Amino acid sequence: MQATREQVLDALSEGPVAGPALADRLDVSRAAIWKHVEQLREEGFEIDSGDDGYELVSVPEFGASAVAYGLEAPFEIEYHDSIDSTNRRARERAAEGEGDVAVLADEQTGGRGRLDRAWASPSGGVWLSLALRPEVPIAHAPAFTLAAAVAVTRAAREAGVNARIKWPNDVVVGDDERKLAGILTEVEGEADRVDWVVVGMGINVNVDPSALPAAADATSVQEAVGPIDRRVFTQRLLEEFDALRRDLDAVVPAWRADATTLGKRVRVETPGGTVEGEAVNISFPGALVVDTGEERVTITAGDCEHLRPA
Ligand code: BT5
Repeated sequence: MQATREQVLDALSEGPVAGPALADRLDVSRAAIWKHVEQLREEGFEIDSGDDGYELVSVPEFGASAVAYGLEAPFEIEYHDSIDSTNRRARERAAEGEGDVAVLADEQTGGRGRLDRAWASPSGGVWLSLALRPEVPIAHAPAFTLAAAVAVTRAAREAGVNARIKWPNDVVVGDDERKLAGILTEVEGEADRVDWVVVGMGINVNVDPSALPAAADATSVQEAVGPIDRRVFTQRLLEEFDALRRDLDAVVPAWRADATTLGKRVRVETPGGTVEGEAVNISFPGALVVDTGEERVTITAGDCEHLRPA
């Protein structure tokens, strides 16, 4: 049997465990154990070697190994200290036929929002894009944006930030609804079945507000509650998203529960013109229903502004 890195890591986390004993238990050579330990140390795992053997002392702060360690969701993590855009890279992985890949970066140099807008992505954020290959019609793709918004909101709440969702793709904080996160979903495929979906989530986590565009009304987790453990935050986010994407019918009710848009007066700039009225509902897979006073309009895409009550 081949001793995997995970088996060694599990044993060390329950340590201390002597190298020879572990080699026997996993039925590999002592040299193989030693190689794994050295490799884990290179990846940033702190491993003590005392009289009783090896023991895991700490895991790396952030990165592929850090996020993969103990993650209860089936994503392969690809990490970059710096990259142009995790969505660009995830599209590339998806186009190669891969799925369930999470591309993660500390910094993006060419982060993108909708309509090719720039997305500021300084070091300290969680810039994450998932390459997915779900068996759904293309029309259902917006449900993944909603699922991501719910997952980000839940992970932020767990970190102590009172986050809410603003239709269609923003996560906001506070009465002034400053933007904590944005989501960019891209799809390729045929009408009856997508080839792939890339869900990009940009969350201002350990980011100083001065590093964010002043005009954007942005905020960060750091501004709200101080710096947090990005490893744990990313794991919670991936686990929440994984649960939601498996049950897309549950996404809309979950979204409603976390939304700040419903019940508000809104002005939505859509490709077909401006719609103003009360946001009364959201319908699967993610359309906003606005009551203009004369009629109910169902909007599938647009930029939404919350207005003061009339
Ligand atoms: C979005 O677009 O909100 C989607 C943002 C998606 C970013 C992620 S990061 C990981 C992945 N890789 C990428 O390249 N993209 C995704 P939109 O709704 O169009 O909002 C864009 C607007 O938000 C900009 O025009 C600015 O006004 C504002 N903005 C830019 N950077 C921001 C930031 N870091 N925080 C808050 N607002 C920001």
